[in-house]
Amino acid sequence: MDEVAYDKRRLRQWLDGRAGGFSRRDLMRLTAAAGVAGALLDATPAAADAAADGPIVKPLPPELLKVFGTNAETRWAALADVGYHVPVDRFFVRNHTSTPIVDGAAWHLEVFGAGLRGDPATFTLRQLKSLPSVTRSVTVECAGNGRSYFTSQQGQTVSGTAWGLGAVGVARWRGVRLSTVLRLAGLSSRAVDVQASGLDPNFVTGGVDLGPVRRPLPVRKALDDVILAYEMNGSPLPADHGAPVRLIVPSWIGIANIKWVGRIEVSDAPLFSPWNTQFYRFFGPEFPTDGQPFDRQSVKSAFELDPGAVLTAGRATRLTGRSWSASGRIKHVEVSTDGGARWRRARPVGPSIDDAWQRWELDWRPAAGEHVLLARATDVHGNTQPDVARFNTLGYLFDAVVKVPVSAA
Ligand SMILES: Nc1nc2c(c(=O)[nH]1)N[C@H]1C(S)=C(S)[C@@H](COP(=O)(O)O)O[C@H]1N2
Ligand SMILES: [Mo]
Repeated sequence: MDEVAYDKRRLRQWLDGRAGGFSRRDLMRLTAAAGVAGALLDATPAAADAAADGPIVKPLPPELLKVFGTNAETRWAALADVGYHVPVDRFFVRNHTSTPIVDGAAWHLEVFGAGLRGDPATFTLRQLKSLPSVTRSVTVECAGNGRSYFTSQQGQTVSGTAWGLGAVGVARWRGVRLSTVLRLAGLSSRAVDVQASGLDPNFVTGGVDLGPVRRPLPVRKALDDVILAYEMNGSPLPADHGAPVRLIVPSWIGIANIKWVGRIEVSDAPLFSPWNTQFYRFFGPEFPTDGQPFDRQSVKSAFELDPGAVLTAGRATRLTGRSWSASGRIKHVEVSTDGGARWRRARPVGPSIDDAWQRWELDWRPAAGEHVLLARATDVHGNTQPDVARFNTLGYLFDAVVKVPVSAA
């Protein structure tokens, strides 16, 4: 069964009230109390962790990161001089509350639930590190990446963090396959869903405590390519990115990549949490029923410069950027320097990796004045970027070609 069919079945079960964990009645109550839109807008940091001054631990220099409350996005101009992987100092952070400081030596992972053959299993960090490891370059991208363009480019009102295009990054993640851990824990053939919960403070919104950040994965995805990662770019996972252990879920939306994993439930029935019911669904007139589920990211492109950048008129300039697709490698990238009238193929730079991105470049000699740059990627399956993204009230999966104003003087 594919993901869409699976999601539809879960949606039916949820609407029928057959779902455990988070009921439709809970959602109604929440919606009445705060409104789905308010629920996101009102998201403020929970009481700061004693160990951290703010919701994010690492320094947030404005030339690398742009802060939005408990979150920070990468400045694309800060990727112009780095290689394939985004260094930790400029990797975006998406925190529902605040980065907890978890002692890796005392930490252990608990795997439990009716989808196991027997009792819960526990693993220390040392045990996880002694298991066979995998290392992969994988994109983590927030489902809301590019959300501000729904408003600035399409004139639509959406709620949530007004990200530009910087809520995305590729890193080299090392860890143990989730499948290895689940099998050691005694996975049974009855298992249906696998849900990791974070050790960060509970997410409280509209006066309702939604509990720890968590979102179920169908067991098929959990056994496929998911990693319990303990290293990022060759170093132990930093606090803000989920230390000591986080999930890496290739090609799926950012929220699937649960940070600071403390427990993993393996269920014999579909699981529901606010993060696959109230959030991370498509709501709005273009989507019937209570919200269409989705799991995968889309296709996007970005230039490695700030919107509004000033270039030197009449001088050869090398435009650089990156494109990525959750469905496969990038086949080609077209760039326009005149607002979309003419398009040229960008030159690929370095590798195009499944579940990561393709770097590219194009030489251009701008005339004095204002210009609009566009980049449009197509992946090996023919998926490409539309001119208009499909409106949804929570502003997810903005995949349209972004208009980037620059000037030359
Ligand atoms: N425990 C926990 N896991 C989490 C989150 C969170 O707030 N708490 N945010 C999620 C979201 S919405 C995204 S986009 C990614 C961001 O990962 P990063 O902060 O390492 O860039 O983490 C996900 N995992
Ligand atoms: Mo996200």
